[in-house]
Amino acid sequence: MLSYLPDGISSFASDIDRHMTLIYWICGIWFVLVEFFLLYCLIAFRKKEGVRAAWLPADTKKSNAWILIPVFFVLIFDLWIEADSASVWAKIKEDVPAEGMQVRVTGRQFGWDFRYPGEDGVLDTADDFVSIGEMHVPVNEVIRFQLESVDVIHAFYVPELRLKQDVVPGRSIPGWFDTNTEGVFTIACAELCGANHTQMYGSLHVQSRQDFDAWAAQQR
Ligand SMILES: [Cu+2]
Repeated sequence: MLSYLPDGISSFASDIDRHMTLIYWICGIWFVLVEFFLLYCLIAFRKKEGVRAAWLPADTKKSNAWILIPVFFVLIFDLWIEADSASVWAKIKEDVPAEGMQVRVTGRQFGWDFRYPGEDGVLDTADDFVSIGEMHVPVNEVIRFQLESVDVIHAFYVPELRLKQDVVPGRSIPGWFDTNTEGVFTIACAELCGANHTQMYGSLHVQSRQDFDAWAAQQR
């Protein structure tokens, strides 16, 4: 059903997909039920000879039940979605791994920069290097990132990671991901950020540790 999404490559991709499938089915079934009920009402209560439309004050228990029973069901399904999202949210947003390479991702009109720590593994030291437009990461390793913007709000989006996070000027937003498949993937901006927003692409290169080290050495 969610086949328009590419195969996930992060360890939390399947959790996001499960959650989206749940929302998809709950909203889908409700939508069909409500539309059929609406259609039924349009036909059953259409204009008839000699019958005048009446205003009903809805002050009886029976008429209130028409509102309160559906509201009760909506609330139950809402809580179901809420309960399922809690574990996904915790995994991605709260239980950030303590270990892993740090990369600072900076969005600007209209591209992405990636600042890597040098050999000392610490950002903002003399041996840092910056890659314009290309983010390289070693496969099967945790990458911790800080998202920053120098101008307007952008959104860092990699469909294969199932990761989409707003980038807000004046803030440094932490996050993480890991990968299980080597390849080149598109990084897009998912927030309308100006005239060339649709051209704001970068690329994510997931490589073996060896290839990543060779690339990093070359950049330095
Ligand atoms: Cu943007």
